[in-house]
Amino acid sequence: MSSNTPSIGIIMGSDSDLPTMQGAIAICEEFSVEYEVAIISAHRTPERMVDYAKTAHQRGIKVIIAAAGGAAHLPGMVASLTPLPVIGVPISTRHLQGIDSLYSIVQMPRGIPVATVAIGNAKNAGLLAVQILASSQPELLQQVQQYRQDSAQSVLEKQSRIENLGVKQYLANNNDD
Ligand code: RP5
Repeated sequence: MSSNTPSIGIIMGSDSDLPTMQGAIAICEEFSVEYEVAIISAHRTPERMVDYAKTAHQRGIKVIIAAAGGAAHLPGMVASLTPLPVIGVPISTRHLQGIDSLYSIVQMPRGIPVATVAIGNAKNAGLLAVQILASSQPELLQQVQQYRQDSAQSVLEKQSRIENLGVKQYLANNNDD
């Protein structure tokens, strides 16, 4: 398998999900993990969905991130057809604010799990996918540990800015950004 074979498959029901899914794409880029992006609708292109889910592991994909909104059947149906781990991203919706998507994705029956992240939180889906890969890739694991350290450091820096500036000035500066 060449090094640029995608390890993470990022699929979504519509191109209208793409702006949300940029969060997962950005994480793959940040960790230099190869990924592929595909629009696959459980309802509009069901046969394509079946084909993708059945063959992803044969093409070298290790984790699938599947996003959908409303009657969000894509993640669960893909999970039922693949031996790979599937991470579901509920897309926020106009009428029900993504509660419909969340419930559709998270309430899977015993035996067919989908690891569901918060509504719209594609960044966490990307991170979870990277962490799954990292469990068998020491270099990637080190990158994940560095990411955690950087994230803790950024909180500490914010705290020290609050202490130096005071809360009111801190808020005023943030509002200027
Ligand atoms: C779902 O229907 C998609 O995942 C999308 O979130 C939602 C709306 O799709 P469009 O009507 O914007 O194509 O299948």
